[in-house]
Amino acid sequence: MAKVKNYLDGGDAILEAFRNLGIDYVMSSPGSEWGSMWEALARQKVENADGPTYLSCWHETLAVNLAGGYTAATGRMQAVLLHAGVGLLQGANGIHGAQITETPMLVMSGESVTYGADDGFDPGHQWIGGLSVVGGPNRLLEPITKWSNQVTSAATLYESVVRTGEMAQRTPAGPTYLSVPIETMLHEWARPERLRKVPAAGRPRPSEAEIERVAKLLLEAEHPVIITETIGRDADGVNALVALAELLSIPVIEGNVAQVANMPKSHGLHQGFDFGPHFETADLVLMVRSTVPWYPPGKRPPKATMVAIDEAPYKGHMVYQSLHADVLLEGDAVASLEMLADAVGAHRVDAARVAERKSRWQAAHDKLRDGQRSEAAAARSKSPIDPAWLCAALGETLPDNTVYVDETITHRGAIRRHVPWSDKQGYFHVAGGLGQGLGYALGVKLALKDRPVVSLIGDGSFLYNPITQSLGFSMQENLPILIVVFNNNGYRAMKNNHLAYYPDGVAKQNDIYLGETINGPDYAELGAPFGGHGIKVEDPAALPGAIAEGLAAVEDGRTTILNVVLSH
Ligand SMILES: Cc1ncc(C[n+]2csc(CCOP(=O)(O)OP(=O)(O)O)c2C)c(N)n1
Ligand SMILES: [Mg+2]
Repeated sequence: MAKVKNYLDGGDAILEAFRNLGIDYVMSSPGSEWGSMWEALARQKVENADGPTYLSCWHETLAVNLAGGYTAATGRMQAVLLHAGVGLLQGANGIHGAQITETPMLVMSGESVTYGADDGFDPGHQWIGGLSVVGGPNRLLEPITKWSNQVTSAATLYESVVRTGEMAQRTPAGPTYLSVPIETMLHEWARPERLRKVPAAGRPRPSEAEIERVAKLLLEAEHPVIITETIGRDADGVNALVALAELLSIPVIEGNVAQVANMPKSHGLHQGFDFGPHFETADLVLMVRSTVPWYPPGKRPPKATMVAIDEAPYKGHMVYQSLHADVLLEGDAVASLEMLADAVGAHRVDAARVAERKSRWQAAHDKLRDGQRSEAAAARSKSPIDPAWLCAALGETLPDNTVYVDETITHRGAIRRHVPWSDKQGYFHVAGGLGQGLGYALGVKLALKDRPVVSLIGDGSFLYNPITQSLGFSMQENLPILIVVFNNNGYRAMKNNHLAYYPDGVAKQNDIYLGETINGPDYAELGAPFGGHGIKVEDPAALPGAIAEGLAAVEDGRTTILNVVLSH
């Protein structure tokens, strides 16, 4: 009879750590090192114990981006289990995405430390060959994580996993990595008598004196402007931003690299996505979680005092930054805005000045919206379909609580101008390398099951994704999403760059563009093996009907791919 193991081991230690870190899901792409984890999870099931749900993915990019999307929508860190060094390399695109979006993520993979040399234990021959990484797999992730290391004893395993997860959540948040040898995972582990309850990560805030200084600047300013990229990352960030903006009628610009919905686009103080019109006139700029307020970064607004408000204004993941900050409020950005509103409110506010600004910015907002509306109206019947009309049609057809996950390149401007989102968490931009959008959208859907989730994705970007794996996962976990492929038959961005570098080059003169064309299939057909629905749309008049049909199919539980053939 086979020997039945009746003691806890490293797998249980890791699972216990995940429980105490409050992890909801273990997103994983499998590897042979994870046997002890699966044992522990099987025990959790047999004993009907509480703990995270295991999600099995067919690709590392999918596993990592599920975690990224889920955390973006919930603020809750998740665990990602990959395979050895090779799984890290495959998942690196999404891990890098988590780093540059300051998304907490606990990534782990295993290795062997005995390689078959120990007579008593055979880890499997694969470890001595293609899987070993000189210096440890943690080396592979060093540049794209906050912290990466290995744990090599069962005695330190539990606390190491907890600590690695706690570090990921500390300011500035980001992915952390822990490598665990199979031998450590298989080693007996005794649950400590008393396990520390893991506290939530603290959110340090700036001092009252620093807040008071900026409040005074705000009260004195004639033309204050707020520019933000990610204040909406926190559920209460939108409220804090709107409250401060309304208090003094401050116009709000969402930065060129805005990653989330920061303010209802219908709000009268919302002034679009271009800081340009304020460049010469602003006398105070609040850069609220703003890494690149304008581009190129060298020039600064000539009259403005520049205030950076961010948990960590200088981003360690960026090679170059030029914020021109004269004053820095370093600490919880949401709390900083709330403290600023309180501090301003404690002073006498010039009501006439605020009222005048309010009507002026409302008029500017209306003008911006009118321009967008006429642009969309002019695009409506153009054939082939104009991207502006696709975006406007999405807005006209989909409900207000729709969540858009954007992995487009040259269409992003049109999306910002013409797809309306006013609800919180209505928009997520997928940052970093292409190929993450579908996993990210599924992670968002996992978090926000009651809202329609729509992946807006370029045809080139779509093809960088693990498409088969994502469609399979959507079916397996019953997470239907609408995928809208912005199909311009190519990598338009590449052509734009080529022409910008060589405006009169050989390619231009002879109409030879090597890096542009995609001879893709009808993407709408790809969902069928997974019970999905698909529609190819070429007629502008058919768009609203096709979008409505797609939404209905999604509501019916079927992931739907709209292949929309565009003019450019
Ligand atoms: C992983 C990765 N590989 C390559 C690129 C380079 N790249 C940037 S934009 C782009 C074109 C994307 O095509 P598509 O999504 O169709 O957008 P379009 O340019 O047509 O607007 C490519 C290949 C990248 N950003 N990430
Ligand atoms: Mg394209």
